[in-house]
Amino acid sequence: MSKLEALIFDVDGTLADTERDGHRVAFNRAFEAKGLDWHWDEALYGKLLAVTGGKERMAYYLQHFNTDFPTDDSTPEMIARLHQDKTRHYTELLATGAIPLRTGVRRLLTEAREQGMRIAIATTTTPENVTALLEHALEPGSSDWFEVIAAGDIVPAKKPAADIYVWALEKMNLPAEACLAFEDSSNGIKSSVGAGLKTIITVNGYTEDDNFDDAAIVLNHMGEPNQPFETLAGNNFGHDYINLEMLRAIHANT
Ligand code: XBP
Ligand code: MG
Repeated sequence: MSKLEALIFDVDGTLADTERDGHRVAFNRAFEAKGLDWHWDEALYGKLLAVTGGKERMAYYLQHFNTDFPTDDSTPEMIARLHQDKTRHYTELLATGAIPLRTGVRRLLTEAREQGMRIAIATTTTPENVTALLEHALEPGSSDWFEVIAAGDIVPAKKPAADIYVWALEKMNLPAEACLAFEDSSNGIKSSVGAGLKTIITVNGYTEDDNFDDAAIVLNHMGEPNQPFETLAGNNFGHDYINLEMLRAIHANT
């Protein structure tokens, strides 16, 4: 078994609960500003999360949930423009400090950094959104903590395709066996496991019923010394918050 060299993190739903009160709100603001009567409530948004990527999600919405809306050859262009507006609304929202990191995230990232563990990001979201979250919810300049930020359209096939993790691993020049992935959704774990990565899941409200049979462990959050996680599946090796010791035990376990 190779040594644990790096941790690769998903962003949306894993580092922070960005979907319901972040992305969803930003989409709705972009729709409203363009005079569209599209409105994504919490329940509908849960269904739309079946598809990753904001542009892809809007196309899926028109195809399956708003079939009366007239579409033609110019629709992808309209979606791309709406998506630019949505990114602006989203980054503005994050700049207000509206979305905090999830339990244990700051502590684990700090421990990894202090101990020289390599860290990276693999996400379908737009690069500006990652920077906005890290700058405002972690700390200014914290994008630099990450050796690689693999995000958005740099690979044509988004999660559940494995491409974004494969891209990150190539950039880091590491085999999948030397890394662990952190995800929150079934699309995310299909992608990470597809790239050969052992995966730790922290569920959230939108993903708690997803299938995580392929996860190394499933937790309700990463935990803190005074706020233990709940183990929903898998072996926690006697730990009740994620630290590097626990991660090395998970990694070494075949
Ligand atoms: C995240 C997503 C993203 C965001 C929107 O999936 O699905 O599409 O909802 O981001 P994951 P953009 O956590 O599995 O990476 O609008 O910037 O595409
Ligand atoms: Mg996610």
